[in-house]
Amino acid sequence: MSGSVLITGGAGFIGSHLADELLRHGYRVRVLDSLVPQVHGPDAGRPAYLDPEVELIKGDMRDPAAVQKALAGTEAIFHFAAMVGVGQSMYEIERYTSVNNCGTAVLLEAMAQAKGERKLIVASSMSIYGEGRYRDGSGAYYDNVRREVGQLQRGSWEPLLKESEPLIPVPTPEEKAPSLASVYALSKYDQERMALIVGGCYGIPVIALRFFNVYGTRQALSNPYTGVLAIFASRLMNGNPPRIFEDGRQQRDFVSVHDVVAACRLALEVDQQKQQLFNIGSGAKISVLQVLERFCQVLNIDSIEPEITGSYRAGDIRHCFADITSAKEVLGYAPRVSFEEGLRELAGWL
Ligand code: UD2
Repeated sequence: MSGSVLITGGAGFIGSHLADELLRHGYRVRVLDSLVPQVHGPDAGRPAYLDPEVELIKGDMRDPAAVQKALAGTEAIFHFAAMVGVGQSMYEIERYTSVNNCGTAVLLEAMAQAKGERKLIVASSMSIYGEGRYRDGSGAYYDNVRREVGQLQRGSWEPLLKESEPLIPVPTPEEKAPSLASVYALSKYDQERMALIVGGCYGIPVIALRFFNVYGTRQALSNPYTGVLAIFASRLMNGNPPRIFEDGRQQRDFVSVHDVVAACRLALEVDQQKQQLFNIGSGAKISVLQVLERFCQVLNIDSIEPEITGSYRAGDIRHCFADITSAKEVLGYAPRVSFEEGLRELAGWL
């Protein structure tokens, strides 16, 4: 297909990169976005980075009239509009549930009522796994580590960079049973399930993509709830030491936004009628401390002393990285941007 595509939340970080990717491949792109002040600033209008060819409708996902207007004439929908902070979701419980769950419900109801078949691709999250998969560990094992970490005082990070991690994570496949550790994770799981259930009932082809730690340009630097790299960037630029939760040896899977939007287009174009879900990550693990070390190298900063807090955020997990075998086999996905290249691009944008 090469028709008209709707991206909900398309003025945001991942959505706007997806708009660029789709325009490059000949699609027409419409965006429905509420331009939330937290991401776009007070009185925000159309973001400057949004391609002029994108048709932008300002509206709330929970407003059926706005959603129906946005859907009209489109052939496929990417549902990216969501609140995205794990920590924030633990105290703004009502807002996260309302925007993420009800927004998805309004979209699905409109799609079920609308004539014409449309494909739906939902942005899900690795957060639904809770802890990733371990070679020989479990959640209980992890509690011990957390207690030790809680004893840490602020101090030099050099020894920590050299110490090996006691828990050995292995890639987490899609089959791993969900273990929801935050309201955000719960809302992402609900979005995914609701789309797959309603899609199955109405014959709407649905793909849920479980994104891992996506990073890149346009990630909001002023939002304290965005990804750790954007937070590090804004603290370093303002001359503040980055804050490290736990001991910094927790591991994640950092994937470039360019690889993520390439995966999104593959999901759009794959010939598929049934409901499916895929992990989208780099398939590699790296600790938060190593991320900071590499980022400082790219930025030519050699005098930074991070604040190692030893405490952890409510809802956080210890380790998780992706098994991307399914996405490779079914979608033909292959991550192409090395972490080094991705960091350089991010540094150049700051
Ligand atoms: C969560 C979701 C992920 C995605 C992302 C969106 C989980 C398990 N994962 O990823 O699916 O939706 O949020 O933002 O819920 N950290 C610091 N210092 C800081 C900030 C973070 O040390 O200033 C640590 C944090 O404790 C964590 C790691 O960095 O261990 C990554 O944090 P994040 O907020 O970038 O992403 P994460 O993994 O919670």
